[in-house]
Amino acid sequence: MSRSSKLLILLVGLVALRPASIQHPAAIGGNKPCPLETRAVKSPNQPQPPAFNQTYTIINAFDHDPGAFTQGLVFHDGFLYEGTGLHGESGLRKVELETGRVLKAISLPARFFGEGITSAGDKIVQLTLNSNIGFVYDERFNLLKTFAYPTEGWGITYDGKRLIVSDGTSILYFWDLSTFEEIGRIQVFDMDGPVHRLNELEYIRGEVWANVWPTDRIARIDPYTGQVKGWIDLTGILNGEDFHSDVLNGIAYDPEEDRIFVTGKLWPKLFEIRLTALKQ
Ligand SMILES: [Ca+2]
Repeated sequence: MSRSSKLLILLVGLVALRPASIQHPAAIGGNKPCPLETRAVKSPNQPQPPAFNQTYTIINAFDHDPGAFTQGLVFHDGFLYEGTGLHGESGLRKVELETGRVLKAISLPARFFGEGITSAGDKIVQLTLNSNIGFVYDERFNLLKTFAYPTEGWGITYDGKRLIVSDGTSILYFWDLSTFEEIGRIQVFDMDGPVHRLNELEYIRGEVWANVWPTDRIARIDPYTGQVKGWIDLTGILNGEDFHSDVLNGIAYDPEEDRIFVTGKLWPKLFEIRLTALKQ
């Protein structure tokens, strides 16, 4: 064999042994393509800049039904829409922001434990905890359809194109709005690694905000990478006076007036907040 033939064989062998193309480490969607992998990305294994920390100032405090086990919250066309949980007490309601008055409500059958809700165009989507069934309503709460999904259902929001869903893990799932099929996923992480128990979600100014159950903290997540860019600490916002209340669990955003609302399960109040830097 000539020297050039040996060289050719060696080159062919090296090409055959080359590693598979490197996949987006935060996109762990198996065979599912992540639609966001064209952007420069970071992964949990790379050095991360520290997330910034923020706290809050209360701009307004509104009444909130202390009997509402809030599982999903969204602001749409001037009104709050709220999904509630617990078996036999789950439902969907339209709420007047300024008074907390429930303007319209429907109940779910007792076998369903209601979870996150979001508005998407003129529709409202509601998840259930472990029934693997979601509901789609029009704005008058007429049930348009149901759909199936394979994971638990915790939080859901909408970025204008896709539904974004949490299931209590560190994964955010991207769903097609018309088919409810998964079209991508990312793992959420900060400097300490994956951030688990992502719960109620809201898409705000290009970020996904997520309550981390059962804490008073909200993660501000880059939806392209899964990286937590900042943490919001809402400790003490309910003033610790209502012993019947449960954890923080509700984020809504009014894009028209750039207002942020938060509440929690069985909280007597719903707050409009502004973020401020956390004093160290
Ligand atoms: Ca929300």
